[in-house]
Amino acid sequence: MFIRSIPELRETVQEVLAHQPITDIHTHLYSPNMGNLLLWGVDELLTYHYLVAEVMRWSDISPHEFYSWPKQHQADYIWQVLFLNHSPLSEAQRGVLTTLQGLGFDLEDRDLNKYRAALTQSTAIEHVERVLRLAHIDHIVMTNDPFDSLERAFWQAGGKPNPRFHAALRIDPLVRAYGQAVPQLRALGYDVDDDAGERSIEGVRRFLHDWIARMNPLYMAASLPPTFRFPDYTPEATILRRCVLPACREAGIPFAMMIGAERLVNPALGPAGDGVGWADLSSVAYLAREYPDTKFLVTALSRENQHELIVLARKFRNVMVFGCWWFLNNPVIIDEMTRMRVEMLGLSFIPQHSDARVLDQLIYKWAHFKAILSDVLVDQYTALLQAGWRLERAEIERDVADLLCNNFWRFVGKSV
Ligand code: HDL
Ligand code: ZN
Repeated sequence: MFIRSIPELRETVQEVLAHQPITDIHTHLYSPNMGNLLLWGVDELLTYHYLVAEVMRWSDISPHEFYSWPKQHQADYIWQVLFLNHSPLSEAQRGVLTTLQGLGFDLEDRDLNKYRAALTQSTAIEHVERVLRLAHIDHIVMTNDPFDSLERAFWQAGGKPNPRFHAALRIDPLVRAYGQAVPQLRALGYDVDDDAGERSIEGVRRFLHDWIARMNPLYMAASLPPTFRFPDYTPEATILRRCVLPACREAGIPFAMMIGAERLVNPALGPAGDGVGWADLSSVAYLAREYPDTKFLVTALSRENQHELIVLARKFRNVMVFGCWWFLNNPVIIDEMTRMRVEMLGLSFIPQHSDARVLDQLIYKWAHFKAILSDVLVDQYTALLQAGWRLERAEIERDVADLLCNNFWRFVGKSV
C-alpha cells in the first residue's frame, strides 16, 4: 500500500509510532519482584530530583530541611509551588501532567490527594502492567548496581527479575573512583589493593565475572566524568583496560559509556546536585579503533558533544549512539539531536531511552519523545516522496521498529 500524500504520510507515521512496542534501553526502574527498589505513584512522581532542583529555585528553605520532610509533604510542597503558584511549563513539570492525564485523571480539579488515593488502590504488578500498556513498552533495561546493598541482596539470594525487565551491570565506582570501590570490594571478599596492581586486577576480574554470571546483563555500563581520558595511567583507566573491556569481550556484551556527568556540582542538592561538562571524545575514538571487536553503546551529556559523537559513529560501526540523556531530554534539544542523527546516520542509531526513575514517568517520557520523532520522520519521508521515491507503510513500520527496538537487540546480539 503506497503512501501518496503528506497528510496520509503524517497519519501513517503517527499510527506506526503509536503501536510500535518499545525497548527502553536505559532506566532506573526495577522488576516488581525487587521490592521497594521500584518507585511508582504520585509522591515519587512529584519528588523526582529534576523537580526538586526546580522547586529550590522558588524556595528559601534549605535542601537539607526539604529532604527531612516526609515524602508526601515534599510532594505537596512541589505541587503547590511548581504547579499551583506558577504554571508548570518546564519539561519535567509538563511531564507530570502528561503522566496524570495518561493515567486517566481529570486535571481540571488539580486534586493531588484524589490522584494519590486512586493509585494506592493498585499493587505494584498491576501498576507495572498498566503503565507498560499505556506507554507501549514491552522490554525495560534496568540499572543494576552491585555496590548498592539493597539491590545486592536480591541477586545474592538468587533473585530473577520479571522476563520483561533486563539487567545492565553498572560499575561506576570501578572506573570513576577506584579508591572508593576498594573497601566495598574487600568487604565482598575480593582481594584487591588500593592501587590497580596485579592483585587488584585479579580481584576485579573475579568480581565482574561473578556479577555477570549472577545478573546475565545485556551490557555493562558506567557514567564517566567530563575529564574521562583513555588511554591513561590512572587506576581507573587500568581497571577499564585490564578488567572491564576483557570481561565485556568474554561475555560478548557491549560496554555502555555515558560521558559528561559531573557528580555533585552542588552537593547540598543530593541526587539533584549533578551537573554537565563537555568531554574530549577522542577517548571514544581510541577505544573504538583499538578494540574493534568490542561494541560500545555511547551517549554524551553535553549538547556540545553531540555533533562530534555522531561523526564518531559514522567512523566506527562498533559505536552505537543512544538517547537524549538527562539535561538533553528537552524538546528543543531532542529535535536538534534527532534531526542531526537521522541526517548523518540514517536509521542506524538508538534515538531515545527514558532514564525513568519512577515507573509512571514512562508515560510522559515516551509520549513527549514520540511527538518529536514523528515530526522528524514526517519531514525526512516527505523529502523522499518529493524526490519521487515510493514509500510503503510496511517500510515505515520496519524503520520505526529498528529505531525503537531492533537496533538495540541486534547490537547486543540477542532477540526477543
Ligand atoms: O547516571 C545516570 O544513569 C543518570 O541518568 C543519573 O541517574 C541521573 O540522575 C538521571 O536520573 N538522569 O536522568
Ligand atoms: Zn540514568
